[in-house]
Amino acid sequence: MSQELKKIKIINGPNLNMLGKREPEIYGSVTLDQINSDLDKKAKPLGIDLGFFQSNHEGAIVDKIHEFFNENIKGVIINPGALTHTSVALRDALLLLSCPIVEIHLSNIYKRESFRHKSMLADIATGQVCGFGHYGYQMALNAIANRINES
Ligand code: CA2
Repeated sequence: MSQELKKIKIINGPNLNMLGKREPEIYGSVTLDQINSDLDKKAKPLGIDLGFFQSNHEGAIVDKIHEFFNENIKGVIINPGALTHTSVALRDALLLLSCPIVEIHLSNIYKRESFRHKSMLADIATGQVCGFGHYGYQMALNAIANRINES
């Protein structure tokens, strides 16, 4: 009997389309396309269907999350970029979802400037991964896959 693939969405916020192209000393030299393609390879054997979305616009990300509301989404992995520290709109949109949400950051936001220490999502996310560079996305995928299998 074939099992339905579980849908997980990967969202990246402002400026993360520039990964690997600028500031490699902070954010590494791997591009977002490479990160996404590595995730896709890992997801297939786990029975997971990944969807990818990146935008530099807060409203576009909120609209995308509203689309998830009508789909049978099993999990969301989100690096909100700088919106992490400012966006009540993003927080409210994610609160509409009932699936696990993993907040991920390439850098350790708690080792950086104090304005990055506050996350608008930390207390509504299932968990947070930060400081492990691009590998953090794989960690987040593992964590969410385990959570889905346990439920
Ligand atoms: O560490 C992370 O993943 C961040 O979410 C990255 C955001 C930053 O505002 C957060 O505090 C932490 C910034 C993303 C900027 O991405 C760039 C990538 C390459 C070159 C320049 C910026």
